[in-house]
Amino acid sequence: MSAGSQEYSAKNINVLKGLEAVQKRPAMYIGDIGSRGLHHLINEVVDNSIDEALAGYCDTIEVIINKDSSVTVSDNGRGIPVDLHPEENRSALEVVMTVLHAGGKFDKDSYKVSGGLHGVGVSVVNALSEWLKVEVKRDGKLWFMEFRRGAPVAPVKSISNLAKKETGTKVTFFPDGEIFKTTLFKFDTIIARMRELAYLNKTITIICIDRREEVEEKEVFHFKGGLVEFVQYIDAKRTPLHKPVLIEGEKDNTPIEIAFHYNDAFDENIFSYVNNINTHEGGTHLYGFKSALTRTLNNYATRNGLLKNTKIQLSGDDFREGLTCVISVKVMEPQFEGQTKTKLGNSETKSAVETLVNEKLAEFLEENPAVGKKIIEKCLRSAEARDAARRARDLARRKNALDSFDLPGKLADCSITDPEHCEIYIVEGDSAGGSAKQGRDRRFQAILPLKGKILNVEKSKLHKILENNEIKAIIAAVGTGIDLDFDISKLRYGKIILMTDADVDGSHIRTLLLTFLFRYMRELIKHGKIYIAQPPLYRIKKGKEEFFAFDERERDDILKRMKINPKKLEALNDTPESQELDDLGNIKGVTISRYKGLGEMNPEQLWSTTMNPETRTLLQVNVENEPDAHILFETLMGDSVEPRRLFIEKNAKYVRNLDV
Ligand code: 0RA
Repeated sequence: MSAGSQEYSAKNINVLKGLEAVQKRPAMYIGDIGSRGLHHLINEVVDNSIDEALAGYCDTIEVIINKDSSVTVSDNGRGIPVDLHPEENRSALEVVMTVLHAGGKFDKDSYKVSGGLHGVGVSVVNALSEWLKVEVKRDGKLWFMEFRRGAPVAPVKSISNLAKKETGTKVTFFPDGEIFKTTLFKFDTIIARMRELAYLNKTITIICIDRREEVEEKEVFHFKGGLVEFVQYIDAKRTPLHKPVLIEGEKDNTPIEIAFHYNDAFDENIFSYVNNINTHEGGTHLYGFKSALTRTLNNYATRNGLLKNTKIQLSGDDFREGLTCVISVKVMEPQFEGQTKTKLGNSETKSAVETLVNEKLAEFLEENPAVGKKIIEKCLRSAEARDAARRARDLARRKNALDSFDLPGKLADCSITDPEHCEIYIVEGDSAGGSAKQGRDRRFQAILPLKGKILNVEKSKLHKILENNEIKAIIAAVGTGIDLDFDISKLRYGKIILMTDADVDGSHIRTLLLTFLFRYMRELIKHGKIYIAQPPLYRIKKGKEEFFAFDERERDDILKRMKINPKKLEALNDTPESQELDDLGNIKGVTISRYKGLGEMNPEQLWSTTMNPETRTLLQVNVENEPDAHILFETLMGDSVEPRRLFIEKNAKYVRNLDV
């Protein structure tokens, strides 16, 4: 930093107190300091550009990962004002960048609804960046200002005149490596969010570019069909029964947009958003929609004599089987509740959504009787299937198979009963299950061995699923029940750990398990209860010393420490058997084994590498983007084989980065 800039930031000591609070407790402002929080920085800047767009001043946003791994977010909005702020005696730009929550203060009248879950403003991004540079095009000039860890390097200055009458804001930042655990941006994570934003805001074009590799990657998102296209994207792998129904309008100053269709599957997929944030836990907007859907469809069916031939009473759930729906509302002062603050609490929103849907859906059905008939027929089929499933479930209950008191015979339970301190390993195969049972700490670790592959739930109906022994064992052991009966308060373990072999079959079994959990016990994933065990792939033995490695790189690091050139072992990469390499002089006496499966490890090895909480690595499964996770499982477990094969191959190799 130059002398001049030090002088400049010295004057701003007071102001920077606010940013220091952010630097001291970053998680309070952005959720966490891992990958999720890191990507939140981008979202925070983009949210400001989205606000400009919603106010009607901007239609294009660009997000670039630069060669040096910094990120640039630019828009063609009005540009952050650069004129002197009357009370603060410095530029408005500087205030926006250094004062918490300052962004909105300049522009009270604008329709500002974005700015999210944390909604903390760009000053937080500034506080958490090693450096940040802003360029503003405004008043015929290009303005520039630079910051280091939140502190201004110099006042804003104009650096050139603009040839054209342009406006806009460009923010480039490099996250602070002393604050974040990782500063590696993932392009896939960025595109997933930008695609979602483009579907939710149909007037905006979002361009994403990754310049880190030799050949740049680029994605452009613009969907003039908005939510209608979103629903079609979500269900691209399914067969819809009709073109999506679009409900659009404003009630009580609440803009509401809903699109839905029914498909040939049986599950309900409603994705709800408030101010562009996915409300995972739902809330009042969702209640309003569900209640209006049930009521309007019921009225329509009754009035048109479509229920004459059935004795079954249609329930709300019957109207949501095979339903894929996106709900997006804009709420001026949203109240978020729930465990993860993603549940809308505003009661006025329920009636706004309910009234609009009642009105518009009834209108739609009158004008499109053919679609109306198809929907009601589908709901009737669902009701009949549900009736059959209910009977199957009752039968199963009577046989006690699903009763959580009747734990499966092959479950080796733990002795502690406080769920928070217990964990269960769901293990592939009886032999690995045997090792795990011997190796575990039986006080708090339970083992449930599974035989072979579990059923692919993506292709089966609920009553078939409930006939599957492996699935029944999982349901009974976990204790929460599934689907509509799910109750997290009955959870028997604080951690549910999937332990499968590190090969293609193991990946397949893990994917089948995750599919089941995502479809029928999704709350467990959302509450962070599901983990994936990381058994080692290699054992390296030298005399009495024993080392374990989770991948090739780690194995090579260990070999290098033994002064062995890993290059000489290249031939071994594809050789699964354990080998003594004594023909090459310098690696004599070292045995390297590649584990084919968990079953090859003895109980002590399994404990020390994979089960001991002090030494093991667990991957927590989380849903990065809910609609995309839905598509992923559909792709993986649906009818086409090729995408599944590709994913499993890729994932078998990169399982340490697993995010669904
Ligand atoms: C304060 C006031 C105005 C616009 C903005 C901030 C603004 C902030 C960001 C952040 C990224 N892009 C942005 N674009 C605009 C209103 C300015 C006016 O009234 O002209």
